[in-house]
Amino acid sequence: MIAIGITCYHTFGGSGIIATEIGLELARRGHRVHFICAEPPARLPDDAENVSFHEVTIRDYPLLLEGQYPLALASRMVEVAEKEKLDLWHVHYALPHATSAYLARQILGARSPRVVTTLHGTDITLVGNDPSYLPITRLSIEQSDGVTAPSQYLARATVENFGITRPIEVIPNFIDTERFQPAPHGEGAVPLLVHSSNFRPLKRLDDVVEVFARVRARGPARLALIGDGPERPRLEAQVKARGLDADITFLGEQLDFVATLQAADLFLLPSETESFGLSALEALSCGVPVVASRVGGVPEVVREGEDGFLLPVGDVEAMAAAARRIVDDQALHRRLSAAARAGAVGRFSRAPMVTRYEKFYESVLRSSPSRS
Ligand code: GMT
Repeated sequence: MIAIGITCYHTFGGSGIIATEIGLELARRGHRVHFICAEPPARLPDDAENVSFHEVTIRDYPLLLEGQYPLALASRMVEVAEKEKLDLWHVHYALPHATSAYLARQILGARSPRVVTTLHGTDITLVGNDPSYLPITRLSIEQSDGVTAPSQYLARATVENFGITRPIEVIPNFIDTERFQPAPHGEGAVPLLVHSSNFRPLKRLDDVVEVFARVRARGPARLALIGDGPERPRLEAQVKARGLDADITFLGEQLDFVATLQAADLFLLPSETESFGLSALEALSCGVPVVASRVGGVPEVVREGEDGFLLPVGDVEAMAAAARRIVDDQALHRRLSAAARAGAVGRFSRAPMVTRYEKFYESVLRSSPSRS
């Protein structure tokens, strides 16, 4: 059995969800799992067996500029590793978690746990490769003992953006297909479109609303928006100003939104960039077809014409036409929906993916440390 320290962002977001799900499944398999995070991850239950939570506390001091989290995290990682005799740290999102792991390992030297880093998205494509962080992100990735990415796209982007030559293991994100499963809902009801995200600009919320407005102009439809984030106030004002508020519901952050997905006829994901698109997979697993932009790793999740449609970023007219077609053509909807569910179960079930992580950990623990 392996003693693992997992670090992730605790907020709603794909990387935290995947980190939590990996930890919980490993704990069910008898491994000892220690979450080392600023706060308990959103989907972490209090009472899971073999699971402990270790809070990272950041001390304020007037002299220090903001941003002491990476240092406080590194110190906490050291403390937990020594106390709990960790074999391995698995950090999610390179920035700054892989950097904290690098620092922690320097402190512990030969006694250090091995480091596995899972890259997730903007740590590679947007922030981590900004000149202000690039050298430290590159070093931290290179110095990890094992590196994984959820899509071939992100593995390639890491090589291109950072000039990294070390191997990157692609282990796709996964879904609990028992929890996210289809439920019958009444045919003939007003079609429901759903979008869920953390409402950041790269999610292109304006496109979500514009696609919906065009779908609505051609027939009855409703839109449910799950999540919260910086774009929400502006978007709510826009929806009101356009007179769309009767048909668009802002549901906010939800711990359990399966019922909303189950009631949906279609999921919209018109993002600017997306390394994987876990929210699309959640929809597919509930048998909900997806209309998304053809970017990043999305084509590795949503199969064009099979369980959804992929259109160029910003092509709101093509997205609206595809969406209206799906909600109006019941035979097409049934075909896409069945393929969506079958694809999620066949390609992205949780157990085989967590087994791949387990095997990856074992290979990292067998290999000699990558260290300078
Ligand atoms: O990278 C981010 O901006 C945040 C991150 C998150 O925590 O949700 O999202 C990324 O990781 C998810 C889990 O692997 C992927 O499903 C998302 O596609 C990816 N986001 C982007 O690439 C923008």
